[in-house]
Amino acid sequence: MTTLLEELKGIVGPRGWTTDARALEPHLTEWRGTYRGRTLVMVEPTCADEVGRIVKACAAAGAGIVPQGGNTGMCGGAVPDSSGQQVILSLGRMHRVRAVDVENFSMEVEAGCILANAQEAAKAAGLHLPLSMGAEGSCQVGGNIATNAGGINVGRYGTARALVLGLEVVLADGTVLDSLRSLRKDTAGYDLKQLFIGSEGTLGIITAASLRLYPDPGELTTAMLGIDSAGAAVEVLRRLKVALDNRIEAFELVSQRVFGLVTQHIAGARSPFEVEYPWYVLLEAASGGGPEGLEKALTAELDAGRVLDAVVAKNETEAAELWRLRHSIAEAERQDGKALKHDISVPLSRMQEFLARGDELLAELRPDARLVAFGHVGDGNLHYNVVLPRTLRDDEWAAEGTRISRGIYDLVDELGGSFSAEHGVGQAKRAWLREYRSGAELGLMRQLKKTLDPANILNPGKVISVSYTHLRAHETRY
Ligand code: FAD
Ligand code: 2HG
Ligand code: ZN
Repeated sequence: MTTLLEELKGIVGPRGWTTDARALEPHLTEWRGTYRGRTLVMVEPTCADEVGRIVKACAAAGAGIVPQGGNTGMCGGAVPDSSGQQVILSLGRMHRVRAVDVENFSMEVEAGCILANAQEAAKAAGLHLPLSMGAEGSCQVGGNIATNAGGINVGRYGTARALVLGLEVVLADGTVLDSLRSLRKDTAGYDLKQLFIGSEGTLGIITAASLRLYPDPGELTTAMLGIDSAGAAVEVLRRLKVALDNRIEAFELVSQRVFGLVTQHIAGARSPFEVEYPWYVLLEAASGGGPEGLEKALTAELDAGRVLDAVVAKNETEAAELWRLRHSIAEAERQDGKALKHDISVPLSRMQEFLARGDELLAELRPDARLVAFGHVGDGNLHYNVVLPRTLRDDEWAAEGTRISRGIYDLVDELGGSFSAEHGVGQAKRAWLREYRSGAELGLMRQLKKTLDPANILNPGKVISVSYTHLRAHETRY
């Protein structure tokens, strides 16, 4: 009888699989080193048909499949479990930009296309793919869609979901679902693609996408502001949006402590200011006729004392240097030590309250903890990370982490927010999903999972726990 391994090798051919320990190493560990697993084999198909055959073979053998894009995710979703029986399905060889439709403002790409390459292809056609984040040089469009990624331009263009016009997805029985339409209006039945966006590989494997593009925003002005409080940033954003007729492309908040981490750990990173400010905003505005609009609006904010200092980039090189400071935060934080990650969102109108009450809460829960707060304040999403003293043992760290996270998430919940704004749930936040989603929501999620993945082979153990009573004991993977 052919084993699963032999069958998979036959489907993808000699260049499409590996069991080599060295080649597998970067695929077995989450990039921060928090999660690590083992695998039977990593397969790298080249088309949806091969993905379908792989899924069929795994379904017949009862083997779990872990779809993997750039493995830049924050919640351990792309890493297999420790059984050594799960199959990693890497989308890396399905990386083509199939077409850019200039008249339709859309493009069709394969799931393994690196986000930066998709952006470049849109730009080369005179258009703009606005999804953008620090990991864009390695994350893939399929991974972005599977996590419903956010990034720096959400305030103006929405999350990955808002950019998806159509999808090609391989289902749990190996069927290739072709919903690759590129329409802005389509009310023919249920909008099936929405099920797979943000499902983190647990409902289907995305193999291609049709994406919404925008006109090139033209010249962008980048500025960094020194401000006194995060609350002031929310007010400045509100005023700039009005003054600039909503032409704010990005509005990122960074605390001095975070800035300090970047200048300490990232080679060549320097502050553009001579003095330190408690908080900074990095903003990008579409000029729409010239940079004067932004400069005038910033002068008004400086005069009113809401902005303490401002540096406007004079050219693209200076703008890139400012963005490098922002995009290096995750790496600087990793180098600094293990942080307790909180990727939260609250309605913008509650942001000031969250920050004020969050400070008080942290001082009460753990006065010796360090807050590493930054993020996409323009869309109500903060990375409210907490660094605990290095002296804690691992078990103490875990217990304290749970206690502090619960306090923060309770506050977020009270303010109508979410404990997972843009990174998803993966394996890191499954327990929190159970606590902060209602019984009705969880019930429907479980029903969907069972319907779309009746044998529990699609990224088992991620996002939501489902009991599969019909499976025999040795097949139950939760
Ligand atoms: P992976 O990490 O490989 O996978 C993520 C999840 O999606 C896993 O559950 C995996 O199984 C599933 N998956 C991957 N591909 C597919 C597919 N084709 N079909 C079905 N399921 C699939 N995230 C943000 O939202 N905003 C940010 O600003 C941001 N900044 C970041 C900055 C840095 C420096 C880093 C390292 C990460 C950042 N992230 C950010 C997190 C991460 O980049 C995103 O979550 C990204 O969307 C993940 O893409 P990926 O290709 O690396 O997916
Ligand atoms: C970012 O905005 C990413 O830089 C990473 O979403 C956030 O490291 C983090 O906590
Ligand atoms: Zn982020």
